[in-house]
Amino acid sequence: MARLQQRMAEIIPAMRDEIRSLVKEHGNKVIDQVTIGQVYGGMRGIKALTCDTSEVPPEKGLIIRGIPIKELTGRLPEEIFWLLCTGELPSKGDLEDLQQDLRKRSRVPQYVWDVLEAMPPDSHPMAMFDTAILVMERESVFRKRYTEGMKKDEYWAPTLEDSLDLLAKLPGIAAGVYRLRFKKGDRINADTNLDWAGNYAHMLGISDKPEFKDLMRLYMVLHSDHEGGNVSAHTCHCVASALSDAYYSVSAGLNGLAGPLHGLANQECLGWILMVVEKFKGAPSDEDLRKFAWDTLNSGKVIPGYGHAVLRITDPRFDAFLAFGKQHMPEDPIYQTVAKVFDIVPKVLTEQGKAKDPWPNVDAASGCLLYHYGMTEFDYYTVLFSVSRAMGMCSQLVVSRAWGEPIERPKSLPTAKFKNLALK
Ligand code: HAX
Repeated sequence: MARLQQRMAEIIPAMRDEIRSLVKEHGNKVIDQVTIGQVYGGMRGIKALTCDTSEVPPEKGLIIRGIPIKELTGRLPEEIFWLLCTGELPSKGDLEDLQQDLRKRSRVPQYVWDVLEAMPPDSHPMAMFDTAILVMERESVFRKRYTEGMKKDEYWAPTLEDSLDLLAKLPGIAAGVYRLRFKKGDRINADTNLDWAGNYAHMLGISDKPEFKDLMRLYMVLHSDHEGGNVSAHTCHCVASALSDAYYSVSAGLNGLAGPLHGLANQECLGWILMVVEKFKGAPSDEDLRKFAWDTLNSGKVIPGYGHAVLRITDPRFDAFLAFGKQHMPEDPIYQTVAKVFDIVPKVLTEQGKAKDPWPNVDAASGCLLYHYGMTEFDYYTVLFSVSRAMGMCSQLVVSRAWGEPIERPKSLPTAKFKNLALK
């Protein structure tokens, strides 16, 4: 047994006991109230989901297993996956073991390429990436073991197997989608000396600069998880609660990530920045930018990369990307525009008074860094996000399976019933 599987087997019994006794002793304790406004307002803020991998306090931003994200920016994504699953950072030996395990599982079956090559050439890269995941469902160890008959206590182990199989292949698939969809030539073979994200950067074939690999490592760490209530995590979780395997569940979650109010915001965001740079022939003046931001709002559009359903501060992940830009490309007009937007747009959104959070989210800065190194196809950016977020989704699945979470089934009512409740 590889070390991650072994460590999970050691910690799971205590986790199960903790949750079982919490529910047994306090199952009837009331912890929240639900208003009609929340029911019709996207269930915002209702405490109704568990997620032990990470949390997002509105005034602090992402915390992974108790560690603020800004303390994890120098780590490798593989270390983050271990942390998400176990609550501990891996030792050097643990990390090497996990990296070796991922390398062994990384070969992408030929049928995946056959399916992708048969897709219409203008397919969105997210549709291609998702299709690749779904078509690999036939590999699921969980489905096979479930069909054979497996005890509920064992569900987590084949879920971890599926998760590792999937995560190991995602960089190769994502790089292959990039090269196929944007006609970049043949796929590039993996470099087995590289780490998971460094190898992804290598297989994309965009830039040989070591700092591009560093950017990819940072990108993969920053996007890895964002608690359980966002659209992709929640969708993945809901689908998995029906005991659908990791391939079905992660694919479902990523379909949500592909929406413009969620993961697709990063492609929209760079589009908006490039419009600014083009219109003003470089970084704009404060006044020009102010006016441009107001024009966007007055035309009924949102300013992508700003606002958040949970956060009420500048996203610490945005800070980390901005710091990378300041270090590696301070003279780039696109980076300079992103930095200037950060000065101006929060004031404009505050003046407008609609957005509860006028501050930048993770998507506001990531695109400009990718663009700088030559990844100019911003339709692709959400795929990068997906490769990373799959770590969060998979770790959440393993943890939910480990404590035996039941099928999700909240109650819906027709509007007439809510009207009756309102008048009671
Ligand atoms: N520009 C203009 N208006 C905005 C805004 C923005 N950036 N952010 C919020 N608003 C508006 C909302 O559209 C809403 O207007 P209406 O009442 O007319 O519908 C009002 O302010 C209140 O919204 P809110 O409660 O502050 O925000 P929500 O929780 O409803 O939505 C969103 C959060 C992230 C979807 C929202 O801020 C938004 O659309 N931002 C721009 C898109 C974006 O950056 N998305 C990425 C978010 C991060 C992420 O999930 N990445 O994957």
